[in-house]
Amino acid sequence: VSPKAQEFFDKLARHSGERMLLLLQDYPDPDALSCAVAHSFLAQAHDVECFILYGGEVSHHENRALTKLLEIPALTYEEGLDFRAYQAYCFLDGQGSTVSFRKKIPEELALFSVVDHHALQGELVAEFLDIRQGVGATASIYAEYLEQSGLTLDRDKDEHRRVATALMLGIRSDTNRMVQAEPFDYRMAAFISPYVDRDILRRVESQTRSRQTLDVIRKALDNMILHGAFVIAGVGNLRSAHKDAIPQAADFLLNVEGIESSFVYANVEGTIQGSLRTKSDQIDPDSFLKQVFGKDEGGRFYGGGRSQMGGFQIPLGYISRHAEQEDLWELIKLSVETDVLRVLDPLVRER
Ligand SMILES: [Mn+2]
Repeated sequence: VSPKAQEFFDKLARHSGERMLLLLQDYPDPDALSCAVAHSFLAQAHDVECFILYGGEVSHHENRALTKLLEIPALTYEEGLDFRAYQAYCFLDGQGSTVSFRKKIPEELALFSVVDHHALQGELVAEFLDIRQGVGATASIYAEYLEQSGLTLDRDKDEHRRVATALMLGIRSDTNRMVQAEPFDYRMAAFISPYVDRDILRRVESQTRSRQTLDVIRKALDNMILHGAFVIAGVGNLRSAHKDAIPQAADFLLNVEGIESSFVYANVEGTIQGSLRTKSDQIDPDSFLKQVFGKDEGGRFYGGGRSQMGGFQIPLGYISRHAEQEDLWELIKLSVETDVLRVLDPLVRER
């Protein structure tokens, strides 16, 4: 028995009869969503009722299909939410840095758990912590809890199929359809595979790209600037609803011959947001982004990542009220490129 799984259940049992909030990143991806499904399912066995909550929306076409087909119930954060209706909250597939309403969470509300596979983003005090780097998806960690839960899975039970299918989608999505999966991810995928609804898996994964996403990819191709095998592409102003196009464009640029790393960014309604993807062993996305952008006033890094991928968000504050101005985009471009090149140049020269 994995000691972490045992600890998860022991601590969960102490919260019997309580209501828990599961906080996901603002625009949750399949990994985060599937972890929430698994967490709710496991908590139910300990008489803990869970509520999935996130700011923003589910925008990516594939994620929308996932929430619809798996009927994932979720709340979107609204100003004035009554946190007193809950006894604890959890971060899944993140550590709170991508939860926009984080500061609204009352201090009295207990942080029950943080389960994640990203590098540690700063000090965290939670009753249960399981942060494992070198794991392709947080869904793999939850699959391990499921395996160790003592529950006998039955593929004829809708709920069991739903959890297994969600976790498979989470694992596959975060590992680039298993290309970047670690042995642990393969083991966990193997464990849930008998219970997966293949029809839903296929339907979610065969979603087509939206026109807006293709438009962002086209802009990234038009605007890309090559520095050795590293490509930087600013795609201009982007509506929140289309921000998932940024990582998709970064993924896409890696398909261009000769490119080993891609860095795509945009001004998303007053926040500079970007994604880094790499297949080079010379760039560690987490330390690279931390070096490039540093920390905010609160001491939290603007960006971070894990093996082969990373992301960042930098609020523009007051100046963002003029977000539509052409000059502002030019300034953003200059600032981002300067900072990236400052860190990148020595790496390129070393080669
Ligand atoms: Mn993840």
